Amino acid sequence: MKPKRERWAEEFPRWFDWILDEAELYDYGRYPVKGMGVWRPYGFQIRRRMIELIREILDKRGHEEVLFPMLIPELLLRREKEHVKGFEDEVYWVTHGGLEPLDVKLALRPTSETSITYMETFWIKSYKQLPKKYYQIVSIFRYETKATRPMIRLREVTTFKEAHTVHDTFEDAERQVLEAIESYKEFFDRLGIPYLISRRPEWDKFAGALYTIAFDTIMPDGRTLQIGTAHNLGQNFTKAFDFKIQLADESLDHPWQTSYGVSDRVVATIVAVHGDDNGLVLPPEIAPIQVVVVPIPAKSEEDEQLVKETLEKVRGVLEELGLRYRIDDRDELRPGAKFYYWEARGVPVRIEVGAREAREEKVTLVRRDTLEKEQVPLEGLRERIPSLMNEIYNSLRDRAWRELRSRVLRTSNLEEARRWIAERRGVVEVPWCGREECAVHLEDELDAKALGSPWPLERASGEKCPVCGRESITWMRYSKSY
Ligand code: P5A
Ligand code: ZN
Repeated sequence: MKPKRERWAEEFPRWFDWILDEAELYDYGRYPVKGMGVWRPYGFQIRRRMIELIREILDKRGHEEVLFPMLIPELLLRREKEHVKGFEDEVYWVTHGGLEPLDVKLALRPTSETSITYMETFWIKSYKQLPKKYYQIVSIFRYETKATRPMIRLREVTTFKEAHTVHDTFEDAERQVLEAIESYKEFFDRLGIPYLISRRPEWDKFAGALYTIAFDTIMPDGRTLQIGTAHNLGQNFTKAFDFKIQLADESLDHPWQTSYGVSDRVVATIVAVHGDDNGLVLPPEIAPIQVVVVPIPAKSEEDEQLVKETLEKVRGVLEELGLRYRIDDRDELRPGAKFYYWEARGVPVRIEVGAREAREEKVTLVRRDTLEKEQVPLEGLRERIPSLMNEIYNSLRDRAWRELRSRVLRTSNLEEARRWIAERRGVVEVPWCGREECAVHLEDELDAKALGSPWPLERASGEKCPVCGRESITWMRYSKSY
């Protein structure tokens, strides 16, 4: 059954299912494997632009793209003890080749620290080769036990953009974590996605890492979604793989590593945070179609001709600007139906061409984000479209950031915090003494998850931990999460 149209904020999870289908982005639930979906052509275009963007951002900072096998032998995956403990119950195993049982079980990679570190031991011998920054864009598999959701929690994560780096000192790995954070800020900023950056609590860091820095955004239903993470891996993997390099003083030591990644969730976030009751609202940079032109049928032959001529002029301008555009001249649809169709698909700018305006050498522009209309003379179109797209991007980004900020409450009043969570408002920040037991206690009491402390670290001076009464060292964020 086709999901019916839903309201964006009030019915967010259902709205999300509706729009994936309505805009023909992604088919989920019909493919007969749980946790796996199909990218349809329109969704694939958005996904592709997102991949181009991350490539651009990583390449310019000296990352090199590689491609590792999807299968990891059991022994490699088990080398780093904490890592395997963290992933043990999420790994898919290949146990047979045809009818033959395999002598060595093969894991479908849940992430690639182990296979990449293994190969680095052959390739990297000296500090002179460092820093080394690799990345790959691949599918990974995780047998997720929490509720799976299209693009948000998949069992095949189809667009995993994972970076893996190697360094000769701890300090250089620290610098790399900062660089990763800068890269992801740039990535999310270009997409207009707002975020909170938190240092995840010890008990929720990536399996095998020294620590994890996470980007979370807030969905329209007040739940947070982790949209990216950067980990300082220390020497955990290099020690486990007995990976040593020659240092400047000629001694041998284990190098230092980081890894960081983003996934399909970023597309889900673009859909979710910018959307509205009419469907998608896409930032112009990643919109598969940036401008749609809709001719308004005319009454007379002569007017019809005028509309046609004007369409050609508009086409000339769009070609000149190098934009991705579509002229919707389908005969079987009324203009109103076309408007609805392209609004659901989030096309940033619509140009309506009608005879009356054409006579005055004008057209109407409608911006998708606010649905505001303006009349523009044909001769001004070449300047107005780019500036309008810029305004749309700025206003999408600002709206999304305002929304996120309005959903974060800093308070030491637990009653207030509890209400904020219960009413699905978003994130609370509560003073924290730094002890695990107090945060875990509050997770229970607030019925929320501890996301970690603000990064960079913010002192909560003068505040007391509301659980134990000790002096607070920082804030702890809590929310319902996906
Ligand atoms: C960093 C890259 C890692 O796996 N290894 C290589 C490190 N980190 S992570 O936090 O486990 O995952 C990185 C990001 O991927 C997204 N993600 C998912 N997206 C969709 N479905 C899933 N099941 C899923 N699991 C993780 C998150 O955004 C996460 O931050
Ligand atoms: Zn405490």
